[in-house]
Amino acid sequence: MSDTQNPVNPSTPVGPAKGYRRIATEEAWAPPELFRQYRKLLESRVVDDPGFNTMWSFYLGSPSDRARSIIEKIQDLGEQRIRDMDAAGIDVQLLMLTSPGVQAFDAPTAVSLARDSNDQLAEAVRRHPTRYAGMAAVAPQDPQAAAKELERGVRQLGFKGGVINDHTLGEYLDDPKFWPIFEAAEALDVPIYIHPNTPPKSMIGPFLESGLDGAIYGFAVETGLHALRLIVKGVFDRFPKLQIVLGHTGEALPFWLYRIDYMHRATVLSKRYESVKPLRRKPSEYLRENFYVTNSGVAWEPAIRFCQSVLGVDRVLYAMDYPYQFVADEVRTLDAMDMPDEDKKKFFQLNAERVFRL
Ligand code: 1DF
Ligand code: MN
Repeated sequence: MSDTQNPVNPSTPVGPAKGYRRIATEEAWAPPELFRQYRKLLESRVVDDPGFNTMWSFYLGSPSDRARSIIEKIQDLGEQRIRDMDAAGIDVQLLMLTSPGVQAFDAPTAVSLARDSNDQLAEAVRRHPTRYAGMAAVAPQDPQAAAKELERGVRQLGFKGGVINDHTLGEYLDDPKFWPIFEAAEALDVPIYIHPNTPPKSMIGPFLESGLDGAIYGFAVETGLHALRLIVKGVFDRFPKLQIVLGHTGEALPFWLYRIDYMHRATVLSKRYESVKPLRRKPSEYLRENFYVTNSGVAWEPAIRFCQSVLGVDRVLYAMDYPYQFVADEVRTLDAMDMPDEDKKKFFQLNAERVFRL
């Protein structure tokens, strides 16, 4: 018996959906060169990032079926991926460089790897224009170059936005030095997908010792924190049109909104922190108007419907999280959600077409 979780059984493929196309919006890929560079980092031990080390020494070093199958699938941008999409009933994958992308490297390495990866992804999208779409990888280590690469990706390569894998060597995008990236996204009118990463060294300790640093929980805590930092630091007062996409049912932020609003107001009024300034609006208003969320990895009707009820049915999108979570039965489960047909069509298809201009 294989230890690969819930592999798709090709003998029971998921057929086409009734009345909508299924567009999966947080799907990972990686070129062999990225993994060569990850291996170099692991061997040289120059990165002081326990999250990176534990994640990638597992995926690149473990003989387990899960690691080997993911490493094989994630590098394919051709027939194998399309066969898997067909077996699971996925019409389109929106592809992004896997986490942490180029964000583990020094700036020159990161800038050049982002370019090369984007060129390769664009080539794959050209070969399969009805099945693939892409997001531009950027290197926040060099914010000006990242802004330029986002522009090149969108204008010349046809990408639908940018992906940033959470913190960059422990730094968060609310730091104004990164704002050229937001300026470019706003000017190009494209979203930035903030995809999770493991918590940085400064916060990973208690997660790591309990095995909770990765996709099970640490990703969500860390990425939810990142998104909330953008809100409370006033990024959306500076960039009111900026649109951020979060995975994993909004990294749980929708669930927290009432308390965040209440406590944010109390904190501002009490002047408890020098760094906490009044905002033009309530935190919940930014989450409702500057964010989209996908259900990547959360094939669970209560959580999806809760997001729809908090953010509106126009702001919740389908994602699978291939190849990390590749389960045909999840697609069947989501098809069967108790939800008006037009809302289901928004979830699987129309919202993605609008947000990513597919
Ligand atoms: C995992 C999950 C790894 C996701 C990922 O990137 C990732 C995992 C390294 O299960 O280890 O993107 N995910 O988004 O849930
Ligand atoms: Mn993912």
